[in-house]
Amino acid sequence: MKSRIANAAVVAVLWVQQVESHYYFNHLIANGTIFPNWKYVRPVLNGSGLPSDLMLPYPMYDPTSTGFRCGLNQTGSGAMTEIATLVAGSTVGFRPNFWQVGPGVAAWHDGPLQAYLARSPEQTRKGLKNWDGDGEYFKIAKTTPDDPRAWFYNTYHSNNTVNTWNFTLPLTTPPGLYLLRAESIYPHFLNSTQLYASCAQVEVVGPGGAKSDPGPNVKFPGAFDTSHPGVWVSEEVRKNWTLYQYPGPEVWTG
Ligand SMILES: [Cu+2]
Repeated sequence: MKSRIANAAVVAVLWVQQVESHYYFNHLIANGTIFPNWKYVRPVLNGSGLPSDLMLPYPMYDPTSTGFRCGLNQTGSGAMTEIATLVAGSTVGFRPNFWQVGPGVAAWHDGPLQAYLARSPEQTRKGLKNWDGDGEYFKIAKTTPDDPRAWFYNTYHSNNTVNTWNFTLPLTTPPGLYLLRAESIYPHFLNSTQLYASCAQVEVVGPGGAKSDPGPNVKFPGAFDTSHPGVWVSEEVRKNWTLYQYPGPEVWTG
């Protein structure tokens, strides 16, 4: 009986934290189709080494940590993860596990979302699955704030629910096998900025033919640290998000 009460208390605490915050991007989206959790995204593991949706997602705070590559407690490779075929030029995206649902909320924290591609050094399906993701990443998308006062100002002041994030996969992306990395930043003062990252395994098909090679390229970890003005942000920026400076390179559009 005693342990049952203790378990109930633990569940209550977990539930409260879940509602308050934190998430991972466990669903890949292609042309509006939301795929099952962890089908194409490298999963978060529980203590038994199995993918878990019940495990509490925790934020990261240090962009120089290895976890910032593909997520805290995520697998370092993708043996148990499938590879999605994505068409260059089409709309793709991510949906997080929900920490809030309903009108007037966004399913993730207020701040920028950015997407990166990293080409697998070994261009075979096995090579991608075995790869730890330590390579060259180029940025293909970033979100902008709705309003100087908040990134999701329009959502907060409407009956809209925002729970999917969509962006265009550049048409001339060189075909091949990649990690598609989702990044979410919840900018705050000093060491309270929350960071999230998840990686999907994808094969890009399309015409290729970009005028320039994808880039600039950066590494994760390594692309930036907490000294970047877009990680620990100033009060001035928090009052006017149009002044926000994005960490990482410029977006490569093909
Ligand atoms: Cu959070």
